[in-house]
Amino acid sequence: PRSGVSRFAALRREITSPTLSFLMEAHDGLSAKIVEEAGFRGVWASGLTTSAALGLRDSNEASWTQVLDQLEYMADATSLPILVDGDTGHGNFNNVRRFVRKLGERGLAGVCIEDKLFPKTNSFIGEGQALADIEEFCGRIKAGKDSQVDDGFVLVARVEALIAGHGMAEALRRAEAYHRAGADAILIHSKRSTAEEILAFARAWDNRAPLVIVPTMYYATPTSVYREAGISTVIWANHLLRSAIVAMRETASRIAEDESLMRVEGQVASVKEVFRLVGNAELEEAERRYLPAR
Ligand code: SPV
Ligand code: MG
Repeated sequence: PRSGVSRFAALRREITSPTLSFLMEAHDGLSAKIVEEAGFRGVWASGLTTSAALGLRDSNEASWTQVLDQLEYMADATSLPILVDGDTGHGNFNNVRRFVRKLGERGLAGVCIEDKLFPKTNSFIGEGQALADIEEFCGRIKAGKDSQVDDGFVLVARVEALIAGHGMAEALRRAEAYHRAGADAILIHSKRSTAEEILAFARAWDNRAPLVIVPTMYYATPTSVYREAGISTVIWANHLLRSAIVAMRETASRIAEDESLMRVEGQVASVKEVFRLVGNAELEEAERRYLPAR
């Protein structure tokens, strides 16, 4: 963020400003750095990709403290604000309280929680996933807001009603309840291949609170459409991990086939580039300052 602006304030500005903002997925410290260098102003710490990067499913297989440790590496690696995918909040209101407090203490600027049950299932798997009771989920939202360690901390409430096949009226009813419970923004999710239902929701919602969307499945929609619809924030939710999978697979199979590095050297980042990304220059400078002169 700009100097003097806390990461909490920076994320709040991205999410609440009337201009369209973008959050780019990262799943570890290195990918968070790459997001920052690409010029993004905020990071989406995806549950799907942080899990997948550990070789795990998007089903709360990593414990929440394991997730927290991974998030801390990301917060340390970048100065950007990070919106954490908090899944369902790792339990009931009480788990949300502790999770939100720990996120704030470790410099994570906000969290998104979705109105489903622990352990969660990824939104693109299966049909008719069970939703949380509205009142119970509102309790999770209130408990989260009451536990934030900074006034700028952002809590996004994610509505899964369209995903679960409950229709527009139920999605709006839930969004309204979550807004009243204190959510700073509403994430309305869809697994359709066009943006129609998202845009219909946005029209009916009429900017009662900032709207966040995740166009993974309706990727062909021009971004200008989201601007015109008054969407607040677009999350590019998983594309660094997915690009890494393709690149890693190609490199591994070339080396396996060739029993040689000739074809891949020049195609992969240099070792020097790895040193640069993780800040070896700073360590050399610190060594000159702190180690006895030789
Ligand atoms: C994630 O990136 O983990 C998300 C978005 O929650 S989705 O995979 O579409 O559910
Ligand atoms: Mg997720």
